[in-house]
Amino acid sequence: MNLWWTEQQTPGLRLGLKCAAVLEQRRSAYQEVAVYATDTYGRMLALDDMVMTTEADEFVYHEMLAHPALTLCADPRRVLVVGGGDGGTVREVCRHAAVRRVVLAELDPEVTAVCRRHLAGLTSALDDPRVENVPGDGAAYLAGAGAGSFDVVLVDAPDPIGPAEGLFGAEFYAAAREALAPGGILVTQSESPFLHGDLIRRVQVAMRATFPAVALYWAVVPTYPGAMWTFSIARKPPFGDPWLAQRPAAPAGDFRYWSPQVQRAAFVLPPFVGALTEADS
Ligand code: SPD
Repeated sequence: MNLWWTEQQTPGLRLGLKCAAVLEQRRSAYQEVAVYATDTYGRMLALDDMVMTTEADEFVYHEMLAHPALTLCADPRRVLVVGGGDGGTVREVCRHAAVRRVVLAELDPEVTAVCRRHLAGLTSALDDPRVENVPGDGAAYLAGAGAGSFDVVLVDAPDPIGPAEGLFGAEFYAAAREALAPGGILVTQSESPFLHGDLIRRVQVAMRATFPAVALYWAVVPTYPGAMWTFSIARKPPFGDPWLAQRPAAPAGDFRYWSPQVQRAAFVLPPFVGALTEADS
């Protein structure tokens, strides 16, 4: 079989992956949801022909989206995951014994259904009794969540186009601040500094308009456009100084990318990335 799957990442850049099989491909109410068996990165979830995650590198993204916020938050009992229907972020959140409730607000239930069939390593925690599935618009859910109802909000969004666009704007961050408890933390994936510098700047500016403490950190996700991937983090007061100081109690278990040391290093930005966080950039 000579099947090549291609993502047009920018007008001038494509990612091509040789695939052994198309495991499932269906049109949901929102998008085309597909899982391929790739030769190089294992099984891959794609939405509208964009890589969402692969078996080979999903641990980087999901560990780094979840653990910095959960280790920095003093008491991360209540966690909201916006998007993240593949379950990878929920799996990482559930590794924290302090967590009592995880709400998964994924717009498209087909994403979860398809991943349950083909990517069981991602969906393994979705039946954890602490997890509550609330299918629908995560932004609307957050807006109605009630003041102080979450300790951590994690935005596991697709690229900021179409329905996901609203998850990267000032209105959404204002709703997140309202829904967070005092000292609460918001993290959103914020794309690649090589290809999406304008988006990173916009996210940082919009977060700073709402939160007094905002930072950027990064990790390497080989199948994402540009490979160097960023996460934007914001915290609601009160918090200690320095607000990014690691809590001593790390979650138990084995991690493949995250560690307390990697977390500290992830906040050290190469100058061209740091420039994207500066107010007048
Ligand atoms: N261009 C890829 C951006 C994907 C970010 N979200 C991925 C979801 C994985 N849980």
